[in-house]
Amino acid sequence: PFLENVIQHKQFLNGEYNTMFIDRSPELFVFPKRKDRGTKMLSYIADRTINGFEGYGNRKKPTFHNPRVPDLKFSESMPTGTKQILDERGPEGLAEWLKERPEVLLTDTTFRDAHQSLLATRVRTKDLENIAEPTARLLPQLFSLEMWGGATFDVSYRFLKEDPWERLLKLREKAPNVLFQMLLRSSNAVGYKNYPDNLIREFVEKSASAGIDVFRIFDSLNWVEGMKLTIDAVRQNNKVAEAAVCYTGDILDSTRPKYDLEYYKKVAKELQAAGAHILGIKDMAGLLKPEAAYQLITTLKEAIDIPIHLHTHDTSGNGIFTYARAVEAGVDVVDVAAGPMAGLTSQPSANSLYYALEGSERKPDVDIQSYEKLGHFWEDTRKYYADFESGMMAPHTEVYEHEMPGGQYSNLQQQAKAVGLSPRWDEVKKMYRRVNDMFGDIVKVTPSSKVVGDMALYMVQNGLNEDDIYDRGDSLDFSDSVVEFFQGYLGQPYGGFPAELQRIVLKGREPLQVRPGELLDPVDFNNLKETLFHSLDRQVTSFDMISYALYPKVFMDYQKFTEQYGDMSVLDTPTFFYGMRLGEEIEVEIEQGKTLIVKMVSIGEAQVDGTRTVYFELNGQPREVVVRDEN
Ligand code: 3PY
Ligand code: ZN
Repeated sequence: PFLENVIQHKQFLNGEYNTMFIDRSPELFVFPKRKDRGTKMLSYIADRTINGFEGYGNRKKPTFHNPRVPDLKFSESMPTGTKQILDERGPEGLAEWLKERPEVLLTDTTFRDAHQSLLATRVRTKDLENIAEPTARLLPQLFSLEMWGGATFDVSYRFLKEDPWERLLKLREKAPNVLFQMLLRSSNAVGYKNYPDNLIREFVEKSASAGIDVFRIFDSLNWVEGMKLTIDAVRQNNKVAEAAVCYTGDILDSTRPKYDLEYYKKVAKELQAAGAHILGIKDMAGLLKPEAAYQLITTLKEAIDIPIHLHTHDTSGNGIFTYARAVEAGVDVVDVAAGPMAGLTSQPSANSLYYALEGSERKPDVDIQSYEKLGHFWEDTRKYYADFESGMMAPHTEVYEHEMPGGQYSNLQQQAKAVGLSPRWDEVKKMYRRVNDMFGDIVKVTPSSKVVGDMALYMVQNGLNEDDIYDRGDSLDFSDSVVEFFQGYLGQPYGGFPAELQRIVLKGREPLQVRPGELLDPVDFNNLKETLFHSLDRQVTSFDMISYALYPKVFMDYQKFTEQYGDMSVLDTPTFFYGMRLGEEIEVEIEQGKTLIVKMVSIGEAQVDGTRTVYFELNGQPREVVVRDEN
């Protein structure tokens, strides 16, 4: 029906084949209603069984045992935690409380950055929901659970076919005691480009009302000007503004003075002045070496009054040593992940840090046995996601050379593979660093890191070096991301753009002199509501409107999916990814108290028209669905 709608659209009929109109025409995604819930679900299962999960092909479904969930007394009252401190004392009171703690506090990133960095952000709400309450009961002493934002928002809709807002609401219900934290890319929100100011404000307000307490705000160029509005929006909602400075370079390397201690001191003071309740140090690539951590935290502790929260990735294998030195220097909170979801491109292990700080007065106040029990769940659950593992098997110290963020490494590897550059991956990594140097040594984190990655791929693919860019750049077409970066659409890099390269890339286009958000038209939410109401044919929520405004196509594709198959977040994860085995029986709770029993009976022969019939029993009644065999 989508294709039918497109070819009947007036722009298409006029011979305009630029597909931009698809993004702007939600009516294309309105399809005739058909099929009942059970049949829709069987169609999805049959499709996965025959064709496998998108991009991964048809594989035999492995046998998994049910993840071990800690055996707890769920009827007992929930222990109180930091959420209650925020609610009672407000964000300033919470920051004061934090500064007085003798022990180092922990943020657990297992629900967000750990799987973003290890498993391509693919962990589903169903699995998170299974372990949310045990986590809240077993680890009430945590500072926060980082469980939303970054790439999780987009990936939820795009790949997991679930609503990220529902994830937030469901987890909040299960874990009412620990602060919920999200990663917010300031003016890029949870996307990859600048959005209008009123959309950022609306996003913050609705995220806060749905359950986010701590907003870690960063700008991909450490451009404080691009963070002020977001910090202000968080403060207005009486939530915690954790403004982060991204760590890049190496303060110990005197041959590279651009990002030295003075630089970090200056940005930290600006963020405090802009209203940050907490300073975040976001070491997104894991470049902060132990001695550098000691010097950095010591210096910043003297320079500012707000608590300091350190985030790193364990890519080099030095994460625990870095944290131990940061703890010695007085850092207030550090980010860790549950043991089986830690290490490598993820955060350092909570369990390891606990033991590493044995004998220290600042040892975290958590129950290590609780962490071990939760670890069993993650050990089992991680197996579901084996297809999304990056393949990195051991600590990777080359990160100190290429400086790629933890979440980008496997992504760029995939991008390189897609354009046939897998055999030249070593060259791509080296080129990534050379591009960084050409760009004037910039902060590299989503989305600026993507610009560097795109340029590196472009240069390796086309056999270009730095001289070629300067000599022949006028006749080269650079990718949109590179052009937009040099136009100033991601903001202004520290030290400015390299002028000659900017001239070559822009080819006469004028760069922006102001904050991009100032130039963008505000989102007209009334109009948007109207449009969405017509195309979705149901009540439109504020959440829908924000998601549509952030990514119209991704959001509409998701709507189309649910129209076709229903809400597939109800399926268990192995069935969602692999479909079913012959003779297998599963139970699916499609809503509270309503469970369907599905048995796969047989699969018919492939027909000449390329389809197969798949035979099921649904609650004991025979059912069949026809699917296209894409193999
Ligand atoms: C994100 O923006 O998603 C990140 O995790 C950056 O480090
Ligand atoms: Zn990170």
